[in-house]
Amino acid sequence: MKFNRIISAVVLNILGLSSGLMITGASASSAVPWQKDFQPAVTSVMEDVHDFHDLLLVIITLITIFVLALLLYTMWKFSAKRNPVPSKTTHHATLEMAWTIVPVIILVVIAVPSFKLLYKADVLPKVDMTIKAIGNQWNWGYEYPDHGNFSFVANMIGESDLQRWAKENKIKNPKRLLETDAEVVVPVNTNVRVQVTSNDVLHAWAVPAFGVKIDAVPGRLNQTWFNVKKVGIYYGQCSELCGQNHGFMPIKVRVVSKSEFAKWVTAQRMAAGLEPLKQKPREVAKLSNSSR
Ligand SMILES: [Cu+2]
Repeated sequence: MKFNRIISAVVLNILGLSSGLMITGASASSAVPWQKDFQPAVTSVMEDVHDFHDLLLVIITLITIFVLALLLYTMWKFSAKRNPVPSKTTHHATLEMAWTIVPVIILVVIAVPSFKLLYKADVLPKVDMTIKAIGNQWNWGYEYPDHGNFSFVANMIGESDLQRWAKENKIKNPKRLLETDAEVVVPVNTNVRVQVTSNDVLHAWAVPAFGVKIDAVPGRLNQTWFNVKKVGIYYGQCSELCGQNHGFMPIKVRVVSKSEFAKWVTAQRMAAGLEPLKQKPREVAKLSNSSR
């Protein structure tokens, strides 16, 4: 799909739409001012989303140019001045076949990668660990069932507290409306299953750089997965209109090395009054997609 990325970059630049992120490959973990493109992908699912988006952009651009050219040509060629006696033709079998078959081919070209991507995002590979995200009005609760079932709640750092909080935690340039008092920590290069549900109303757990967005529904357990390739901090937000503080329940995920993750787990277990983890986490039960 390299070819598509190049064409897409050219099209975006011509349209003045590119934020430069995709072309330079600069890493950003959250939305940035004036951004018009996706956040850089850090999972293979999101890379495929980028590719699919680029493919669609190329197809849409070509169709738009073709229709515009056809319109302009028709207006010029068949104007009353140049074409005083209009033709009475009403049918043209070959032309009608063509304008039926060509769109069908275009739709098939779109459908194949679309279904492939849907399947890839939806069907869980063999997972290495599970975390649970539970939506509440107005925060996210998290559980780590494979590591002793410790849990915590992540609340947004309010604007009035942001600078003081950043100073206390030695964080430069804290992100307004995105920082939380507790972070979801996961290891890099690990298949992580996220089980998502809600305690009250519909919420949605979404992290753009992962290509993950899944509804949190009361009384139902949804699941998705991600495997992050790059250590870093990634931000997301609740993406379902869930009430007056919908815009104030951010998601902050810190992706760390496996050894750092083990240290973090030990600290969490001690805080929860659990023994440090000695053996490897238990094998995660295989769950086929149909058993959701
Ligand atoms: Cu919400």
